[in-house]
Amino acid sequence: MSSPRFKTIAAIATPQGYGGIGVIRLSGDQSTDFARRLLRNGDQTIFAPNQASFHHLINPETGATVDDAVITFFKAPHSFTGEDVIEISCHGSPVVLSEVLRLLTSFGAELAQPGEFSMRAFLNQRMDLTQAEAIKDLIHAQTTHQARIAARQLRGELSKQLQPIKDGLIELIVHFESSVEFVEDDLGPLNTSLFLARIDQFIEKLNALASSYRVGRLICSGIRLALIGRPNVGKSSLFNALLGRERAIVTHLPGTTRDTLNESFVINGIPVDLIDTAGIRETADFVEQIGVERTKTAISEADLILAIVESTSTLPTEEIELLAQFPVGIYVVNKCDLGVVVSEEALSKLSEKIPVVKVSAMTGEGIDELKQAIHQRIIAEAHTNIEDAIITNERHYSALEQSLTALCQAREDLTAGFTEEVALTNLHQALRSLGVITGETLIADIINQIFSTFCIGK
Ligand SMILES: Nc1nc2c(ncn2[C@@H]2O[C@H](COP(=O)(O)OP(=O)(O)O)[C@@H](O)[C@H]2O)c(=O)[nH]1
Ligand SMILES: [Mg+2]
Repeated sequence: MSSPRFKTIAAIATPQGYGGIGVIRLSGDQSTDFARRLLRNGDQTIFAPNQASFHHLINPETGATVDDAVITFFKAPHSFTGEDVIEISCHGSPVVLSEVLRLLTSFGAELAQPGEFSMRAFLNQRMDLTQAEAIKDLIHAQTTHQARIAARQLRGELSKQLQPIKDGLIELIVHFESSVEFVEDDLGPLNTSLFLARIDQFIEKLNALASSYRVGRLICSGIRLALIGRPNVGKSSLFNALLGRERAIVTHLPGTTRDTLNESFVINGIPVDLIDTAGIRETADFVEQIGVERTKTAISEADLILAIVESTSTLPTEEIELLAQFPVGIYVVNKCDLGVVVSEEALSKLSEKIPVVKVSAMTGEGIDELKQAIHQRIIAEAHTNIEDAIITNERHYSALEQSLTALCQAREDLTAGFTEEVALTNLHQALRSLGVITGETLIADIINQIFSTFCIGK
């Protein structure tokens, strides 16, 4: 049965522009009626569920042919939205598609809002909120890793992991509620320690999920990586070598790079925003001065800093002191094709703990090793395996954190010997916060806000 709550909506579901096929999607009780009105003998046409059929579309106002199309019918509740859904696959012509959409709205269909199909799928309980959000993530994925995580989420991975915790919490709440109701069933010290152990289990599981956000965020948002060093050490050359194309201007003249420059690339599934900077040095040149200022801003905003020195340099004290002012993540010794002159002793003065990688931006030698070192450094800071990233969404993360805070508070209350009533408030809060992730305990305004960030037709 389709839901009578909503009007029938329509939208072009394929991207704007020309293509082989363009799809218009309808969802709601009147989907089949509206589709029929596009056909010459529409009244006699019956769309069979889960079947595609070929039709000539006409403009009923004029009788003119509009296009040939394949119409597929998904009968409620076995459709994406849970309502009757019709997909009209026309030729991918923007003119044809907008004409068909115009006709459908003239019959009474409403233009769909962004994400409205997905929102209906959620409201009709075809999927929970994490799954609906995963559709958006999958569509917008920039890397195969992002797509893989979104696909996993779409199958309900996060909800599956949360369910046993939610069930456990409900069980605990029921126990506590009954001990509040029936005072004679007082918890007693033995039960309290049992309950504390249960709460600890929940905290441990939620903590593991929350910590996967460190990698999850990396995979989805990536990192900013800034290249710094004195003029002419080869920052722009290294920038190009890491990108794999000649993007930045390279000359033998110090001070060539005046403005910061950024480009994106991917290291083992992690998007990297690479920033080339002007060299750091005292300069009288006005434009270069601005460049140096911008370098400082780029450095302050970077997640990881690569400091570059020349293999042929003796590393004078002032260079070491200059670089030591910044939180350098990796030292890169460039121009190794010219022979390594800089001594290990001089390098060790830079830092004992920070990794040093030797490369030649010119020949490409050591660039793969450098990428691995960057990957290691990022992942080491995240403390999680890239394959274990389950939480990628800030909204999910903050709800998890709220749930954890409430659980820790409940734990504290029980340990301090407070009544079950006090602990109950926090257990309820912990459960509500988990419900926010899957969408069970979210208010309509927030739900609308989430879906409004989707694209039209999805
Ligand atoms: N032999 C050699 N020359 C390099 C290498 N990397 C950069 N250079 C040269 O060093 C000079 C300065 O390079 P550039 O990338 O503009 O340095 P930046 O000022 O730090 O951005 C140019 O003449 C480059 O060709 C390298 O690995 N080997
Ligand atoms: Mg440069």
